[in-house]
Amino acid sequence: MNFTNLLIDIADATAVVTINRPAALNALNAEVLDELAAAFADLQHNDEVACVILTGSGAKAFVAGADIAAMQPLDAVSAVHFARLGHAVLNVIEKFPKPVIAAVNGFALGGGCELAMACDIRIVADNARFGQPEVNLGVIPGFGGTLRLARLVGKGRAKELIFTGDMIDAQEAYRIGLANKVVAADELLAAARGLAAKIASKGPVAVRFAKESIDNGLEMDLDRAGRFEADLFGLCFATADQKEGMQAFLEKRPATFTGK
Ligand code: CO8
Repeated sequence: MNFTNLLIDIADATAVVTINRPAALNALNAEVLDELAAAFADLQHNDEVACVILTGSGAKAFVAGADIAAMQPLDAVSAVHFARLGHAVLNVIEKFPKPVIAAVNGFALGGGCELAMACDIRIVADNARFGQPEVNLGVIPGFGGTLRLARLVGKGRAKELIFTGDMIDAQEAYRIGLANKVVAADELLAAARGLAAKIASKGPVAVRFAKESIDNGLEMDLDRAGRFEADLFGLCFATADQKEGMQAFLEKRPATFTGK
């Protein structure tokens, strides 16, 4: 599939999706969002792909936000549509049945921070800067920022970041749990690929069920979440990977998973 604003590179069971609008610091307009939805729909059914890495082109920005030039003339109804488009696409990424790693290579602001938070794991370059600066523009986060930031770093820290619009650096993002790991900028993609390869070597069905249990479980009460987890645990026993994984352990050899 060919895209105007995305580059897709598939190797070693990992797809690297690069948002490629460096002249606008990879800002998200409707076209980029539509292309992201199409790319993820495509990758979902690609059996060669076990993990996805999402990054931005250039050394300066992951994504510097939703496209301010495109948003400036919107009326209220169009703004709701644009926000809903952003929500829909970020939900696709959050619910994607394979792990998605954000490799944050610079500014992750506004919609960029929201996009990174929709990914499962954030590996960030030491020059990364995060923030939700929407209040500087007279608006609020509209692609899930008020929701996902509070869930990731807690209500108090989310409110401080969103009310002030302040940017934080990579180390601070790591300290508050927004970043999983900070690496040197020139090692970012290798680090993300290394993590993707490690995850890809595990049982794919088990990884998918674990993602579903964590994401859905956090939105349920503990009793229902516990039953949901137990059901998914039980379903693992319908897979060849469970037989292989446990057999391999007992035979003291590495497991070979097939995703079946
Ligand atoms: N949208 C459009 N263009 C952008 C954006 C953006 N978010 N960010 C940067 N650009 C463009 C600049 O306009 C500039 O273009 P040009 O060269 O044509 O003038 C180019 O990228 C380079 O940017 P700068 O010259 O500004 O680079 P600096 O290194 O001086 O500054 C910054 C980098 C600090 C990242 C700065 O560009 C900046 O502050 N950008 C805006 C950050 C921001 O406010 N992001 C949040 C946007 S709002 C949002 O994301 C809401 C999401 C929910 C939407 C809900 C829908 C209704």
